[in-house]
Amino acid sequence: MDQAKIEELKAIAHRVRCDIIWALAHAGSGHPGGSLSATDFGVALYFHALRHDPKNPCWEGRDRVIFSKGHVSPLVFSLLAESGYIERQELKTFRKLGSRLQGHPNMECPGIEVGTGSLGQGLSVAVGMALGLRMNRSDSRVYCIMGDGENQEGATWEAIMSAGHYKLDNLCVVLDNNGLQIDGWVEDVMGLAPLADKWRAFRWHIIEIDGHDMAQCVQAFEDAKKVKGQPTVIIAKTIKGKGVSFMENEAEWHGKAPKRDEAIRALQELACPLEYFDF
Ligand SMILES: Cc1ncc(C[n+]2csc(CCOP(=O)(O)OP(=O)(O)O)c2C)c(N)n1
Repeated sequence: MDQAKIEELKAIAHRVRCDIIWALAHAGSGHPGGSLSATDFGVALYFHALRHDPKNPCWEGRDRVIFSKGHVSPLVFSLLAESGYIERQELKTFRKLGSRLQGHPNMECPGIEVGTGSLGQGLSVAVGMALGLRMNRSDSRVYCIMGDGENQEGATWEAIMSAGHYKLDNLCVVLDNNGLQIDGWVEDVMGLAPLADKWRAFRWHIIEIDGHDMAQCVQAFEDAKKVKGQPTVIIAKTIKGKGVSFMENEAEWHGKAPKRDEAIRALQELACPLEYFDF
């Protein structure tokens, strides 16, 4: 892929990070840490890999995306706004009473395939969708975005096992390997190492990348499309809170919105345009 396209994707990721902080500042609650860690590969997915039509969200030939880590709705809605599913101004209604943009994604919002938020369930739904699409001889793909903490859920491993068994090569998981969960390091709470070996043992194709390197993110999606007879997991090494210095690698920023002065600091650090400071 040419460098100009990579630079364009990086610029989109920058806008999406600004939108995440902006939406959180208006809402006064929400999850910044895991939204910012998943931003770069999220942008590579929506603006390079994904086959979709934001003006026709239910187009039958679309690829499906399931954010199993549904708490990162600030990222999901920012991606949907940047793609054109919803108006960007609607992000100001995030988590407000009556808004389509709730703390976890729900199907009232165009572009959301399934409501998520209860961790460890998204992959089971993704496996069912991938099986169904294959039975219908569709060439659509299913993408499932998971947090590494979700690998501590038993149902996740049943889904991993069945996807390997059924050779679902139309299924691609992106694992946001930021190493942190709600109250500390994943390795301290319930260790997962060796993570790649575990997925490999369940018959998955493994791709390991730096999840903040846009060229690697794009290439990983391209490589995953070529894999035959196996599902693919892209293990993306990331930093929770990436882009905002005081949020990076801090578990306390998992599910806490910045106060007004903190939001201003974050937006300044991100060099967001002045229009973002209207809260
Ligand atoms: C079944 C279930 N248990 C607990 C929670 C509360 N919860 C929300 S996010 C989170 C931690 C998730 O960690 P991880 O999957 O690593 O997400 P990330 O760090 O990428 O945001 C927890 C425990 C939940 N949403 N669902």
